[in-house]
Parts: sequence; structure tokens; C-alpha cells
Amino acid sequence: MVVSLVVTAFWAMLPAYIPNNAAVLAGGGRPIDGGRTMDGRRILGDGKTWRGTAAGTIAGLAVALALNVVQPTVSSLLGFSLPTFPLAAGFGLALGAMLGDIGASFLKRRTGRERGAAFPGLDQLDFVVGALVLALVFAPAWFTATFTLPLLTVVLVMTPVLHVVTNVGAYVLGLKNEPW
Ligand code: CTP
Ligand code: K
Ligand code: MG
Repeated sequence: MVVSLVVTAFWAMLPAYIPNNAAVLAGGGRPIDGGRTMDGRRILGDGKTWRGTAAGTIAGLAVALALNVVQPTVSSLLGFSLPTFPLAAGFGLALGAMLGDIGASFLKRRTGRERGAAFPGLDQLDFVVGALVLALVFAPAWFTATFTLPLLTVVLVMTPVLHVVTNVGAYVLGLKNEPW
């Protein structure tokens, strides 16, 4: 019961977990804000690029489509049914994760935090909230059928833990400049 809930939460959120990591690997090039400032500070900063955002969104969507392919096999191996991702749901999760992270950078700049500065809490949940909201908007029927209250609870508890672990890992591997 608890195991299937945790596995389902991880599976359902994978299209939202991949984009930020893909953006780290693909980042660079023109920043989304084009270098523009607001109140004397960058609107978003150099850490939010068109290439990273596009690569992250495409990677998240690709993961959703790949999970659809293996869903029957994995479900029967596990003995319980994992969700599949309609195109709108996969796209909503992936793009929403990127937009949540971009929104967080906007808030960081408005509160005087330089690029790369930590914002505990926001850093760990920005992309989850963005992903869930956009999935709800793009695929409401799928969202309400998939994300029961227990599943949402597991997602909101598990994601910050996974976020910390993967970011420390990426930092140790030299892929990220900061361990958050
Ligand atoms: N990245 C990107 N485009 C995005 C998100 C991330 O290009 N939409 C890349 C950038 O190279 C960025 C790196 O991934 O530096 C790490 O992402 P993140 O930690 O979110 O950005 P920061 O550089 O820490 O900037 P911020 O303080 O705005 O979060
Ligand atoms: K971030
Ligand atoms: Mg960062």
C-alpha cells in the first residue's frame, strides 16, 4: 500500500523531475530575460536560458512518452497499475516544472538573491507546484483521476528529499555549481 503509493508518486512525477536536471546539462546561451533588469536587478538572471528551458521541457515530455511504452510491462511486474501520460499531461508536467523554477528565480531576484543563491523551501518545491498546476490546467480529468489526496501528500513530502539528494549528487559530480 505505502510502497505502491511511493512508487506511483515517483513514476507520476518523473516527467517533472527530469526537466530541471536536463536544463542543468543543456543550459547556456541566451538568457530568457535577455539581460534586462527590473528595479536594478535582473528579471530572471543568466541561470534561466531558452536552451535549458526547451531542453528540459522536451526531456520531460520524452520521459512521459517512454513511460507510456513500458507502463504495461512495469505494472504487471509490480502487480499494480501505474498511470500513463496523455500528451497534455506529460507536457503540462514538464513545462510546469520549468515555469515553476523560472518563477522562483523571479522571486529570488526580487528579494535580492543573486544567481545561484539558495532559497530553502522554494528551491525544493517550485517545480513541483508548477508541474502540478500546469498538469491540472492542461489535463484536468487525468489530473483528478491520477493525483488522489494520499498521492499528492506523498509527492509533496518525497520531492524535497529527492531534490536535495539529486542536487548534492550533481554538485559532487561537478555538474552543478551549488549543492541546492
Ligand atoms: N538552466 C537553464 N535554464 C533553465 C533552468 C536552468 O539554462 N530554465 C541551467 C543554467 O545553466 C543554470 C543551471 O541550469 O545555471 C542550474 O539551474 P538553477 O539552479 O535553477 O539556476 P541557478 O543558476 O542557480 O540560478 P537561479 O538562482 O536563478 O536559480
Ligand atoms: K532552481
Ligand atoms: Mg541553483
